[in-house]
Amino acid sequence: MTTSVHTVRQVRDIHDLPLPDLMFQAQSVHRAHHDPGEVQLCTLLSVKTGGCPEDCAYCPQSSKYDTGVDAARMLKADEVLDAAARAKAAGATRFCMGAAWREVKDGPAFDEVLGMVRGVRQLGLEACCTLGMVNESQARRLADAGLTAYNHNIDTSKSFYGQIISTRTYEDRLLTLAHVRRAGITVCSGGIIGMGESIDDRCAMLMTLANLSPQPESVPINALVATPGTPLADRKPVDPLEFVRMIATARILMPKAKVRLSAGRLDLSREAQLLCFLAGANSIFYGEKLLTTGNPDVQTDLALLRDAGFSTTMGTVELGE
Ligand code: SAM
Ligand code: DTB
Ligand code: SF4
Repeated sequence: MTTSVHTVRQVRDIHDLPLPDLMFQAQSVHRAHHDPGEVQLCTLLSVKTGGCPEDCAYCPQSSKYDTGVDAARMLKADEVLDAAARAKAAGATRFCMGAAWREVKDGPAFDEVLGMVRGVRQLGLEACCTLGMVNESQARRLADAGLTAYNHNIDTSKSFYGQIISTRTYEDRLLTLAHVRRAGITVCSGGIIGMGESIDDRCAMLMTLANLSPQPESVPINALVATPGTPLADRKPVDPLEFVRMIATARILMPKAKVRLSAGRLDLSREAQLLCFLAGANSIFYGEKLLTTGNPDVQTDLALLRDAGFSTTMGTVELGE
């Protein structure tokens, strides 16, 4: 049974607990549903970078802002599969492919993505895509290609959404999630903190995710990577303890989900990342690049996981000197 949640107030009551109580509760839930020593490693690749027509205020890839990220050609399936094979060799078990699209359009580019998904699955990796909005038939074609998960973040609360994105609605997002779910693909959906939202907005976002039925299998929690040229360029960095609270609350509300400590790790100390793992995070993006911005390098992450005594979904972390 999952915790059923009714009001933002109830989520707030969890979120605002004294940190020792919040951590204890999150750890109890985590240990009841997961191996507490295990962290999933997911590698991200941008298969179609930049030039996106949407106006997401946080995004380096929106064509509305001058961020220095230019529209690039789409990668070919064999280039992507080379990267996937390297990710597997480095220890990743899930390979996530992102495209800077508003929505999927049927045609050669989508066919190429379906080929990527099939290839990634043939390598023995889980395959995840994040391609913007999909309709029912596109979701079904992704499922037929073997897609494990579809990432589509709700990003924030319904009431704050309009201040961040004007080119689509919250309902659009939820509709795509329903299409993904109906096609039998697992749902990966989370959001971003540090965009100027209130704590209530964060709690409302978690409530919306936790009230999906079934709940998402995977919940990425990102801290804004403030990018010059975007409207959010000057946002102050998130206090690491707020990141910890967000992860712990997500863990308590969605006991079975993989909670992913996602963008923003370059600004977190090892100790802050460890607190996030103790709060119930059990997945990270692994590899020196997210989509367009940086991420800790593989050796740094393997050292952190080894020093903390974690095993990864590939097995115990081994690292030479
Ligand atoms: N275009 C697709 C879409 O929007 O669904 C897929 C790619 S989009 C870049 C995937 C997610 O990355 C966004 O929903 C957002 O949560 C996250 N993201 C984008 N830019 C970010 C940033 N600067 N900091 C943190 N997260 C970010
Ligand atoms: C998610 O929640 N975070 C990832 C993944 N899903 C697609 C993307 C983070 C992007 C950070 C900004 C960039 O590198 O462009
Ligand atoms: Fe486009 Fe996705 Fe970036 Fe929004 S988050 S601008 S939809 S790539």
